[in-house]
Amino acid sequence: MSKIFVDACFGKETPYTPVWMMRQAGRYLPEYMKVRAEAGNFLNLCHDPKKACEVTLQPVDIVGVDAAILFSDILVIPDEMGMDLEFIKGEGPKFNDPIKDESELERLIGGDEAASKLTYVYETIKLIKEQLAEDKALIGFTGAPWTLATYMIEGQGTKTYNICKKMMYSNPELLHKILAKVTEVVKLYMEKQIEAGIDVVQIFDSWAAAIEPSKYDEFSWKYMVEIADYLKAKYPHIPIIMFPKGIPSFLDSVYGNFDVFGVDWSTPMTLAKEKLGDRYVLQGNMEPCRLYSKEATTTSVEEIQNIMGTSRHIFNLGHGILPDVPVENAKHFVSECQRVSRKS
Ligand code: 1CP
Repeated sequence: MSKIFVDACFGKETPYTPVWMMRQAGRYLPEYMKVRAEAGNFLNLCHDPKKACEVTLQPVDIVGVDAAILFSDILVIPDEMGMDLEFIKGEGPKFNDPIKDESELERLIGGDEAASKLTYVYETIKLIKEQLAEDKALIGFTGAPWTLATYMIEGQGTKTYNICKKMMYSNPELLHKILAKVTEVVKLYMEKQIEAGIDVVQIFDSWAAAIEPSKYDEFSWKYMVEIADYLKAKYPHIPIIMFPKGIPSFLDSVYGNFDVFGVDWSTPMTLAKEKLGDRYVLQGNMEPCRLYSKEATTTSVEEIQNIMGTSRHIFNLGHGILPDVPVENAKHFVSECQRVSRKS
């Protein structure tokens, strides 16, 4: 059966514009909180294919989105490269051994050896595919090498990125070596996700905006394109979504062999359509905080629909849903997207 979502990623005609929400499996759902409590902690949940499958399917059943996104985290990649990941309550992710120099980089596990350790992800994908309705797509994902490297170098989330940037300007060779090593693992990791059964790939460059525009291609985009080229050469039927967050000035320089460009909420959809709409299907881009109000949600969905028309678009938020959004409002967003874009 052809999946509306996959068809839409390739710019084919669909009965309506499909919709999903970034971070749709998560803390705003009481059903997620229950499974997470049973798992004990967040990483246990990622490591348990049965539970990860269950929370992946929740938003499809409860909210009615057209695609599921694999429940996992971008940071399982550096974790399996040998870095020691912890999720600290109230603080977020932490690596106790950030990379400071070349010898620490060399100690990290690379290539197929690291990608082969993520077996629990591939198991989760297989379980999801057994249970997901045939007309719904499963999105697999990775962090962009740059976004992953920010955590590997800083050891945690950061507002200033000062340690990464010190490396960028004083030892760019080392930063490139880190990015290249992560890129090799990500290529094989995404290949194994595809072999396990995902229908679509999304690459999250959540911290794209930390890089000055003239350096963005060198330190992030070209590595994302390298991953896309590798996957497209082997799996042309799998659509690839690129999501670099918060870099409207880069729209003029976007290039690469991928299918969908994810527009974040700070970038006007009209601008994205003008610059990229002929070359890529566009995804996005409602400001996620509009989900606090049903009226504000409907207004935005209608505005986006007016700009994008009924093809070459996938509805989504312009970044992740927040934990205190009422489930009713998330449902409202999804049904409004489907309503305004239905063709008959
Ligand atoms: O308490 C909890 O239950 C943990 C919260 C949580 C969840 C639900 C984290 C911790 N990760 C996730 C799941 C997750 N992470 C998914 C699958 C769920 C879905 O999308 O439906 C995905 C795709 C991610 C990806 C991810 N993790 C990104 C990129 C996406 C984005 O939002 O920009 C990033 C940056 C991370 C790192 C991360 N994971 C979790 C936290 C708290 C953080 C740090 C964020 C920060 O540094 O600000």
